Amino acid sequence: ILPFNWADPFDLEHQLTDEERLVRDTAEGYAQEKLLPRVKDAYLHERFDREIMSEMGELGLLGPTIPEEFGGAGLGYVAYGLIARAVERVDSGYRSAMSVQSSLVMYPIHAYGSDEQRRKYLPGLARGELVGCFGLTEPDAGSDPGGMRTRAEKVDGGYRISGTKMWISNSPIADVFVIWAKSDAHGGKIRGFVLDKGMKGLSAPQVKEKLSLRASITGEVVMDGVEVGEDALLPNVEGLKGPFGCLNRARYGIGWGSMGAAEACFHAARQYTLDRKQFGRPLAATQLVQLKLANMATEIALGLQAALRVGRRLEAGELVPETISLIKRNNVGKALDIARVARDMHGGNGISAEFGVMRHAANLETVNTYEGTHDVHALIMGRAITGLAAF
Ligand code: TGC
Ligand code: FAD
Repeated sequence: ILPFNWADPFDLEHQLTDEERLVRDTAEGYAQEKLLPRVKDAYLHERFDREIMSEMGELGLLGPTIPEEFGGAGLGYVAYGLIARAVERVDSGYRSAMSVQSSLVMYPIHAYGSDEQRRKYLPGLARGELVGCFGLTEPDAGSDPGGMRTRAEKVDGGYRISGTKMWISNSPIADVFVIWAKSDAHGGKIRGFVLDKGMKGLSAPQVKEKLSLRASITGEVVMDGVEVGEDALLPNVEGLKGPFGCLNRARYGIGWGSMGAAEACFHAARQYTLDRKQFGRPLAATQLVQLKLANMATEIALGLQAALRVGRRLEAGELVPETISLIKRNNVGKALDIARVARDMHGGNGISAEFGVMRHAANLETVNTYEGTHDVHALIMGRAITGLAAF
C-alpha cells in the first residue's frame, strides 16, 4: 500500500516524460516568480503588462508545438497543456494571452499559411516581439460564428475588408490580426486574413470595465474598408473548419489551464482551513470542510487525467473534437465550482484581492463562456450522441 498523495492522487508526475517535466518546471518557475507577484496589481488596475509576452517568448512558452524551423519549440500537446496549467494557476488572463498567441494566431499561420507568411510572422510571434489576436466573434455573431457580417470584397491586387469583431483578447496591443471574413471572391465562404497593425482603416479600441479577466486586455477590431494584398489571405483553408481547427487546440489547452486555476483554489482552501481556527479547532477538522476538499481533489484528479488522455491522443494524430468539448466544458465547469467553494471557505477573507480565490472565480466566468460556452459544448456533444443538431 502506498500513501495517498492529495496533490497528485493518480501520479500524473510519472505519466510525463522527462522533457515534459522540464517544460512544466520552467513554466511553473516563471509563473510563480514573475507572474504571481504582479497579478494582484494588474488585476485591480485592469492592466496587461506587454513585456509578459517577451518574457514568455524568451522561455519558449509561445507556440510550443510549432516546429523549431519557424521559431517554435517543437513540443507535444501534453507539454503545451502543462504550460497552460502552470500559467493559469496564477491567472486565467495570462493563460489567455499565451493561448491566443499559440493556438489562435501561430497555429493558423503555420497550418493554413503560405511559407512566406510563416517566415514573416512566426519567429517574431514565438519570441513575443509581435503580439497576435484572433477575430472571430462579432457583436451579433458569438455562439453562431457562421452568422458573421465581416466581408472581404475583391479589389485589384487584393481585398477590402469591412466589419467589426467584438471581445477580442489582446487586440488593443496586437501587431498581427488573424481575421475571419466572408469572401465574395470565394462564393461567400469564410476565409482567414492576416492584417498588420497600422493598416489604414484598422483600429482596436479597448473594452474597459470588465469584472472578469481584468489582467488580460480585450478589445474590438474595427475594419473600415481595410485594403490588403493577395498575400494577406491564408491560402490553405476555407469555411468554418478554419477557425474551428484553431479552437480545437485552444479549447484543449483550456482543459488543462482551468485545472491549474482549480488547483490554486484547492491548495489555498486546504491551507486556509488548516490554519484558521473556529470553535477551538482548525476548520479543516470539520466534516463539511473535509467533504469539500475531497470533492475538489476528486474533480481535479479526474480532470487532469482526462486532459492528459486527450493530449496523448492528439500526439498520436487522433483528433476527436467532441472529446475536446468534453474536457473544455467539464473541467471549466468544475474549476468554477471549486473556485466558488474555495471563496466561501475563506470566509470574509475570500472576497479580498490578497487571497486570489475570488479573482479566479471571476475569471472562470469568462473561461466558461469563451471558446464556446458551457452549453454550446453540451450541444456539440449532444449532436454526436443523437445525430441531431439542436443549436
Ligand atoms: P458546423 O456545421 O458544425 O461545422 C461547419 C464546418 O466546420 C467543421 N467543423 C470543425 N472542423 C474542425 N474542428 C471542429 N471542432 C469542427 N467543428 C465543425 C465542420 O466539419 C464543417 O466543415 P465543412 O467542410 O462541412 O464546412 O457549424 P455550425 O455553424 O453548425 O457550428 C455550430 C457550433 C455551435 C458547433 C459552432 O458554431 C461553435 O463551436 N460555436 C462556438 C463559437 C466559439 O467557440 N467561438 C470562440 C471564439 S474565439 C474565443 O473565444 C477566443 S477566447 C481566447 C482566450 O482569450 O483564451
Ligand atoms: P451568445 O452566443 O449570445 O450566448 C448567450 C447565451 O446563450 C449563452 O449562455 C449561450 O450558451 C446561450 N446559447 C447560445 N446559443 C444557444 C442555443 N442554440 N441553445 C441554447 N443556448 C444557447 N472571441 C474571439 O473571436 N476572439 C477572442 O480572442 C475572444 N476573446 C474573448 C475574451 C473575453 C474576455 C470574452 C468575454 C469573450 C471573448 N471572445 C473572443 C468571445 C467569446 O468566444 C464569445 O463571448 C462566446 O463565444 C459567446 O458568444 P456571445 O458572447 O455572443 O454569447
